[in-house]
Amino acid sequence: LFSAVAMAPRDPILGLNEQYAADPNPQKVNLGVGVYFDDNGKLPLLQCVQAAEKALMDTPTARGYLPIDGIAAYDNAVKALVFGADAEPVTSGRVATVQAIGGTGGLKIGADFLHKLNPNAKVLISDPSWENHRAIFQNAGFEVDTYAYYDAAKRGVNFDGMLQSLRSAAPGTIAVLHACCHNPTGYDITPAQWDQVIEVVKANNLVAFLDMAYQGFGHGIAEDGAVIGKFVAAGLNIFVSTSFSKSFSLYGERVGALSVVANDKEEAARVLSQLKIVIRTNYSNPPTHGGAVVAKVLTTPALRQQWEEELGAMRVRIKAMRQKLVDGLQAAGVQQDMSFMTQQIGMFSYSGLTKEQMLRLRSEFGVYGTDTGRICVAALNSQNVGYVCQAIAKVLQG
Ligand code: PLP
Ligand code: TYF
Repeated sequence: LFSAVAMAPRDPILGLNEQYAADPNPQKVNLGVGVYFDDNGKLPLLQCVQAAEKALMDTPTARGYLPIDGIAAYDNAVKALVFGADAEPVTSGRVATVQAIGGTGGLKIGADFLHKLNPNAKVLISDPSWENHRAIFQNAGFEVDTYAYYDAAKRGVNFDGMLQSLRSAAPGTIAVLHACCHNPTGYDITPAQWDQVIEVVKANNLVAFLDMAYQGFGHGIAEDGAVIGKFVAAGLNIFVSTSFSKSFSLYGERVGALSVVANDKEEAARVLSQLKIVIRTNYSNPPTHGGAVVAKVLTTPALRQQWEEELGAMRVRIKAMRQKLVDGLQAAGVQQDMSFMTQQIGMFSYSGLTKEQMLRLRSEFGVYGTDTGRICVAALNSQNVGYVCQAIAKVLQG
């Protein structure tokens, strides 16, 4: 049965974790996978999460099956967070939101539903993008292509190219857009540029699928979410995937969601019924714990306040690390201007280092980033940043 089964390639990012774990170098630093660590190099367990778990344990509940679309209080909390509790699409009931297995699950549910609607549509992802975008939409049956995004020479977004790609896309094309904190480059477009993207999406009848895996890591929870309001104001039917893996440091609980904005309440009910078919035929219904914790935090004012503070602290610490990195590289003798790293936003920095330089960083210094030159700034801390700067400086100096 399995004699002809080929060995699949490792995930280029998650595969680095295995290589890192096997590396005997005592100074090794893992800047590969996109995970936030605190200044002691530890994966945080947020205070708000601990408090919510304690409160949930004080009144233990049996674990029946959840509804197919998840915990109602969770779905409502996601709607309020993503669109605003008083936003018209929410109050008029035209948003269909389902709990999902992480942001990945939200993308997959949306991809499967879209494929049923329009199997011949093309999907465009940014060039470059989180590689799983391509895999998820291809596995859902779509042909996936890219829209221009990163401009290496300019160290920023090739915005004209992006608009041009979207303009020349056929009507019905699905455009996967990073709502904030672009993975892997760290370069976002400005609010004014979003307005131009929205114009093209509307004029060209494209379907916008916004991936929001880092809400709160850019400029703030509301600031990062504002782009969703812009699409809604333009009267578009959009897809939004949400992930709480990073913003709640709940990676392993797999908490996410998919929200679809329909034209009215009746249409949203039909859309929801189809999303539920996708879920039922994949995994039936979502798990209880992570969704219950996030719902508790988002709907309890004191915990919500605590979450905003803790997420704010993560955001501020990453920004401080960007500055330390730039200062440290200069102090280590790097001639070229690395200040672009402080203009990038979110967890990642496209460092501009070549594949060869990244391989040397790994083999000679035990500093792990992706082959594409992406490093996770959120894994730097006061103890390892100096070493990382020395290592990068040596590699850059040839
Ligand atoms: N989308 C992007 C851009 C990501 O970087 C990630 C990271 O994991 C995800 C989606 C998936 O989120 P999750 O881990 O919640 O499935
Ligand atoms: O880009 C990252 O590092 C995160 C984590 O298949 C991740 O988004 C990486 C690869 C993957 C799943 C999650």
